[in-house]
Amino acid sequence: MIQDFYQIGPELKNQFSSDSLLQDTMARLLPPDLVQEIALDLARFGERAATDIYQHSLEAERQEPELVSYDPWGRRIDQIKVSPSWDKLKDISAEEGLIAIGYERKQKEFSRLYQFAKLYLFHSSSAFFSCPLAMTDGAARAIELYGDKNLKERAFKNLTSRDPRKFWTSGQWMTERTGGSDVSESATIAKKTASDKYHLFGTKSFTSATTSEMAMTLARIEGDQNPGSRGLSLFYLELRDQKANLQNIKVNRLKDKLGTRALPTAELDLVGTPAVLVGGEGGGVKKISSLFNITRMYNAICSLSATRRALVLALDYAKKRKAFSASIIEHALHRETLAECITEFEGSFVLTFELIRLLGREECGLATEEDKAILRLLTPIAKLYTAKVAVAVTSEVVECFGGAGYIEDVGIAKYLRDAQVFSIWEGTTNVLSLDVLRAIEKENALMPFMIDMKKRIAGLLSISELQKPIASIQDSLSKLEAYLRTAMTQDRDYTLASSRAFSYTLARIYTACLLAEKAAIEKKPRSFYLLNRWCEKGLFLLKSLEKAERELTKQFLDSF
Ligand code: UCC
Repeated sequence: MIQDFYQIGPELKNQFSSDSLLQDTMARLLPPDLVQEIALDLARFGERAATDIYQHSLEAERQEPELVSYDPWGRRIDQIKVSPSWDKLKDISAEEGLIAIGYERKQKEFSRLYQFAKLYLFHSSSAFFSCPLAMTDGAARAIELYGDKNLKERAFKNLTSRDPRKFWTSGQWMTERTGGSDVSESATIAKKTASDKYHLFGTKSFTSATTSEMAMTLARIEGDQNPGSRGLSLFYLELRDQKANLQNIKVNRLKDKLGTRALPTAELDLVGTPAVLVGGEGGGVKKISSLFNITRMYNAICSLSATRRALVLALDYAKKRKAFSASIIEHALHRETLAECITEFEGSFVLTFELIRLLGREECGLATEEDKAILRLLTPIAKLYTAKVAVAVTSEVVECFGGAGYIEDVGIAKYLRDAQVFSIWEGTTNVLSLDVLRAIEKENALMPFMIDMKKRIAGLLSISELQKPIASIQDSLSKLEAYLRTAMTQDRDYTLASSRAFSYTLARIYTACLLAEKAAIEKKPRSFYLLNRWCEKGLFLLKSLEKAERELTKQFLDSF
């Protein structure tokens, strides 16, 4: 009989109806009439994410993009061929309003929650079409804030269109050969012609979704004497002319990446590409941050989507797979492993949806100055935390499938390969940890953040089930305040070296406060359990990195 055994593979269900966390979150954060209004759409879309959209993503992954440099007669054409399914995913994105919902603002300050719920359903069935969407959304926001009438009439309308024939996606070209983190070294030059137009010259070494119609990029206006990133300006360009020929852009090659393989990522030369200056000269990094703060939020929501997809498959498998005389879900150690992953996932989920709630309020003019500061600080925190959770959980899930997880055609390994990008693009964990410091130092974001945490847990001690976790949160807050006092007496490197653990600590304590608040409202044993698990894993992760300690670290590295 044993020879006849074939394992049954995991199956996808309706991605909304089978997701009680998403349903509960919508019910918790949106008014009831609105929940009723959008629930049907989310359930319909959740079904598509498990059926036709999912099939398109598999097809797009089967037929990877290809660069055709020359036509049969030797003319340089630099065409990037993509699967018809990749194009179909673009049409679906327009029809489903995946960008439009956020800008039509029909649901007012709740529009972003609705839109991001759809993006969350979409990402794991999109072969990373979510990436061009992220940049499209970010570009729409940058144009909304800094664009002139022409850009608003042309680009913005196309980026936010629901009509597939009009819908545009956008690239975000920041990375040059000198690197993706320190953009101050950008060497692209913008030459101004007599008619006040610009032409760009330089090399952009990582341009994702290069099949997009437009891109936002940075360049130094010829003659600008401001050093580093202060001399960079923000530009808008359209990739192709009316005949669909690239406008003085040479595609050198497509990148051979570890994951995200359906997504065309190119290295290109700009050889006089016409471009429009956005928002005036200089301050390009500040202006483009309105774009990458949005893509960082996409990164968080897509990390969550990928984490959940991997976990659902692992749970499904654990119920079907038998080993040592029982389904593996019956084994206490396996249950413990999965529960740890789910705890990390659900905490990150609550953190990220709070971020999106704040974004919606800010864009509708309802955010207080304190809300804005918290939004600014939570953006890098949620991005860095969720990305690491996605990498850790997808790795664990590959292991949950044993040898099968390591085999490509089972379809699990790709989740790990794909997840690895979340902690790299849009700012690595360390770059984002430094951005947490930037938000605190430049936007005074820490004080409102601390006050907000205390407000959220105030009065919760009276609920008996919350006494232990609230005590743990209060203890961590006191340690955090002590750390901040010490940091003020230390040199700059003390703060810098601690910034990753500091960011993690903020993520863990803030999330604990959100989970406590949620548990107090829901009063469900499961919510108390989740909060306890989250707190027991530890909230305060900082250690002393005084000068002597850092000197030992240096010697340790030098002796390796
Ligand atoms: O492009 C890429 C691939 C695209 C793929 C998209 C995927 C989307 C995925 C979605 C899921 C599927 S990857 C390229 C990614 N590169 C980055 O994200 C850049 C990473 N590096 C940084 O973030 C650095 O920290 C820099 C570039 C921001 C450092 O620049 P500077 O100029 O050296 O830093 P400064 O001087 O501190 O900042 C300049 C100004 C300051 O404002 P002012 O001028 O008023 O003093 C800062 O406060 O910019 C402001 N600023 C910000 N403002 C800097 N960062 C921010 C921010 N995050 N928010 C608001």
